[in-house]
Amino acid sequence: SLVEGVENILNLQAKLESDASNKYLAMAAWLDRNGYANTASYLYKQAEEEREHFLKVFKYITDMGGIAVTPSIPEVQQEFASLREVFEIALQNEIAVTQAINKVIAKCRAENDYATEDFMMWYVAEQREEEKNARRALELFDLIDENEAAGKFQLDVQISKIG
Ligand code: OFO
Repeated sequence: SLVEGVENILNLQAKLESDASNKYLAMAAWLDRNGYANTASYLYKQAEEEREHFLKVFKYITDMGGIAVTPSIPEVQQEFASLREVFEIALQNEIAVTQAINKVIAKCRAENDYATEDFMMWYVAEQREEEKNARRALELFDLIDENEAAGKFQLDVQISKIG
């Protein structure tokens, strides 16, 4: 079973993962309509992964006898100034998710809920990887010039190879 504080923070985490999925979906669509077919596929895949992260928490709450709350779907950003901006926002979002996961774990410790802490460790490892990938994507902008057509093409190819 879950104590109320842990159940609540897990529902917040589920919503964050669901939001992350929708944010990636909007980014993927923007990339798709601007000619970045490879990075679009990469972020469609990220959107699906975040949906799985959402479902994993959602199911865990239910499995532990709690009440999993289906999150509402807020508006997400649909337009972006550049390819680089997409990945800058992606990294910021991932950092925010990592911070939220750390808060869930702090709450688990405060409530002596070691089962949920153990469950959350999967997310810690996952975030380490996702932050690393987002940082790598941004590094590529220092190596390849986004202001030239050839650079745009290369960035699209190289970023999509990261994940
Ligand atoms: Fe990358 O957000 Fe899920 O964990």
